[in-house]
Amino acid sequence: MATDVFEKQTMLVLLILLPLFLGASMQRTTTPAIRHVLRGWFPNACTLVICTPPETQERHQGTTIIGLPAVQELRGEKGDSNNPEFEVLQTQIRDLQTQLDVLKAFIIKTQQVLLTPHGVIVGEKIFKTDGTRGDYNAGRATCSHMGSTLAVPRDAAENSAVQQIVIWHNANALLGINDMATESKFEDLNGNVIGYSNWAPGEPNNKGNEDCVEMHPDGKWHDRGCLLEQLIICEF
Ligand SMILES: [Ca+2]
Ligand SMILES: [Ca+2]
Repeated sequence: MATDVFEKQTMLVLLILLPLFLGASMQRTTTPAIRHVLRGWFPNACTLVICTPPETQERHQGTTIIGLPAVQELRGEKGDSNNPEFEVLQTQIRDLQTQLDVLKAFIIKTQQVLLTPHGVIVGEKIFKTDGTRGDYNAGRATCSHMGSTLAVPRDAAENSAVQQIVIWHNANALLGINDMATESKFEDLNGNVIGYSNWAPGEPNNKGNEDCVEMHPDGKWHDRGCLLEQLIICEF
């Protein structure tokens, strides 16, 4: 009887000490990274060790999908940028960006040269004329025929762009703006009240019922009769 009690006590002590022994043993045999994971998660240690892929496989995951090394791989195991390959890649990207900027500037300059004196690029918009003149309805039809609309400067930069064409042609130009619907409420061709304007002093004055708008070579706007023929400038 006493022997049975002794054996049970011994088994109980072994059961208590066994996990501690295994934990110490695993901490000696696992990698620093795995020991870090195991710390504080001892009850699931075996599950974690079994499911974690070998270190070599883990390092190669995601490295060859598009034929280029993964960023983590190039950065080095410590996540820094001291890896020579990473530095070379960074330099190549900077060089390509510089070349791209030069190319974009060259394309814009080339387009500008080809457009002058009939068109100007500003932002993503192009203002252009074919030199024809017409009244408001003719202007709308002409631009529509070219897949565009009458020019509506939306800010000072766009106004300056249209002004350049007006100066080159030395003629007042039609704008796609009117107050036909409500007097003194100037709208664009979509019926939206304009958010930018550059009226000349004393304008708009609706002198003799003026419901259309033209730009003079100084870039200033005047309301004028819609039947007057002016230079037609379209925007694309
Ligand atoms: Ca008016
Ligand atoms: Ca006027």
